[in-house]
Amino acid sequence: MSKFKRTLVTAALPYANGPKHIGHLAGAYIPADIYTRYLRNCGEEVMYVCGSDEHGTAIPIQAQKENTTAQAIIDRYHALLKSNFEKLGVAFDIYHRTSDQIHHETAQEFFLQLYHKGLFTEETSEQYFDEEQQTFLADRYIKGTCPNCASENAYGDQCEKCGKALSPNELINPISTLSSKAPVLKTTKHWYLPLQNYEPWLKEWLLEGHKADWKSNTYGQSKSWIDGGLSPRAMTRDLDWGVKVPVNGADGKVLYVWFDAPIGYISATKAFFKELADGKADYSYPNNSVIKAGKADDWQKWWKEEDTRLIHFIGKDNIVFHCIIFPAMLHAAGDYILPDNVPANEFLNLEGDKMSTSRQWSVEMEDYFQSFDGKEDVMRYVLTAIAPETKDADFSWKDFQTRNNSELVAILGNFINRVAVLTHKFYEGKVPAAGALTDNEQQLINDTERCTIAIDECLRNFKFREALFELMNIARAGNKYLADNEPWKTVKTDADRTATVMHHALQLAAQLAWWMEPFMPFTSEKLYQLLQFKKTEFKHSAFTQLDKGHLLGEAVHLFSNIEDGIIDEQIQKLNATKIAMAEKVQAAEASAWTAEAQKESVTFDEFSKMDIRVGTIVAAEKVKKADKLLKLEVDLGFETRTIVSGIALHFEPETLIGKQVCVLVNLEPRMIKGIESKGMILMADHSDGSLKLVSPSDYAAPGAGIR
Ligand code: B3M
Ligand code: ZN
Repeated sequence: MSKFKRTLVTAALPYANGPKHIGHLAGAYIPADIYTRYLRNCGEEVMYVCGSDEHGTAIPIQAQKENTTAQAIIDRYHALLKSNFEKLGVAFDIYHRTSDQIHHETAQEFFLQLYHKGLFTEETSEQYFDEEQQTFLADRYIKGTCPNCASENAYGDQCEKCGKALSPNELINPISTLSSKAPVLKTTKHWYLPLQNYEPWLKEWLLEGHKADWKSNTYGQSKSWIDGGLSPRAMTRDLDWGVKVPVNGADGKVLYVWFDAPIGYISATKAFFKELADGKADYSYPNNSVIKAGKADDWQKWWKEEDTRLIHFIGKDNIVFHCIIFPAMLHAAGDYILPDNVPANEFLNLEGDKMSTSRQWSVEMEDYFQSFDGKEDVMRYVLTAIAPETKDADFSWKDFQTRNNSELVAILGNFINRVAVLTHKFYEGKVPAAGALTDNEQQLINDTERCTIAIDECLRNFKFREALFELMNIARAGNKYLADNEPWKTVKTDADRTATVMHHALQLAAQLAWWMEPFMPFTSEKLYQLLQFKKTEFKHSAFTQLDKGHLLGEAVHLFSNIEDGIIDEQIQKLNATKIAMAEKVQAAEASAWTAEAQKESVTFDEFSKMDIRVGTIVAAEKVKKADKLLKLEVDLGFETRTIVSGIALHFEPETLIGKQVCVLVNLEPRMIKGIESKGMILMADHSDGSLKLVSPSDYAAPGAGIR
């Protein structure tokens, strides 16, 4: 028997600095939603809280980019995110925001609690300061080389490549992202949480206590962080955007965003119960009835009583904050529960490349809704089917299409459609009575039971991919059952048998409605409608969901095929991004290019001595024991010559054949590696260090002069 009475589920608070993409969805919001929906359906006391993270430097950075205020940014993106999640069926009990007054108060109280216990150390230190912008640089404004993995794009707070949490002064070659100049060090005072003091406790609670039940990525990253030794971490920042530090002598300072953001989970819970108590709750989300009876003070039960199970759903870049820093804060405060599990997901790539909103290599929720309105469940399905649970995964549009057409339509949709259509055809839409059971029914019942036990087990252990696969196995079993028993044939010969088969197929459909709900809530609703059945009427693992004579609704299709055209459009959009990115890189290279200084003047007569002709390369091969040399045969119209050229590092020989080039033909012949070379091929230097052939822009006859 578990010691837990209720489960508090959180998903990382997304920064309200822009739209969020499907990688974010797959990382935290969808698995957490499936998990909570499932527990709710099981009648458990569960709550799912989230909200916008509206502090930190990400916000003013975005404001600067969009040439507006930080407040305008958070207002815009908070509203966008909230409505996006709702459209996708992510059923938070509350989607709060950290700019709310409740949050500012809660975070300040939390800070003061530690402050009055004397748990912070005050330290004056030298911090990076941007002289051009006249401002201290928050961690995220500093980039440099990671001391751990040598990635050149590490931020002052964390290296996203290796996941290591950093301090700005650990970065090699730091650069201010505001001015692109090297910052200078300047003195400032901050409050630090001496994490090293929590090391023995973390070892016991996390390393020993959660060795067996945490995912290996979560556990492993936490362990390497602890093993690497912990150091004091500043919990305040020089910044004018955030929660003000509530002590004297802290003007111009705010709480570190990673101090205030996780407290956002607490303030969201508080806000939820306060609004309920005030009778102001206006949630469009399906709240748990157990929670609805709550009082303002009930948030304490969810955060302070040991029988509450706290689960944080996050992406892997948030592991250290949720497994080390926030637990240390909660432990330091003393009267809070700790996370029981932190199921962190790895990253989702897009068509083989890292997803990124700023590089426009992503699928934003908003864009998806525009192109695939009404297919919210398809995205939920695909993101769960490919969820990056144990390693990075890849989303591709072709795979998305295949999963829709050959799984959702062909397996699940097809089963339901056959059952509904046949019931209408044979029985005027009424559930027929079952006759005597055969081994086939027993097999179906056993298969279904095995699948549902597996789904339950998987969901409770955060294995959403596998759970979804087992869900589809129920539909597969249904299709096999129909195919084996062929009610469309037996209807002519054996009324009793046909009724038994259809009866069981219908019971299976009703089970599917219930079991698919956490994964695909909109489709589940459609199916409930089709069956004229209700969630509340569901009986666990029973083939007696629908009574005989029960009248079905209209036979609608649960899914529809996705055609090539709409998928090609998405792929083309990405291709256009790729081309635009490549052009940008080229332009940047070209602008970084400085031409060599001009050489001494020559007279026209001197120039006229050069005999330059068009030639066509007819053969090319590498010169043995000379990496840089190619032996070329060049057709010059009047003769074909051998020319040895030092371009082997730049061209594969076979790619040169047929190319037109410009040749200095009256250069004195030279012996190179035992080959007589008669002439020289002209080349252009390229800004990236490579060489390009110089060719006439249109075809010119071999031997044509160049003047
Ligand atoms: N906003 C970072 C992120 O979106 C941060 C999470 C806060 S969770 C308390 O990845
Ligand atoms: Zn690194």
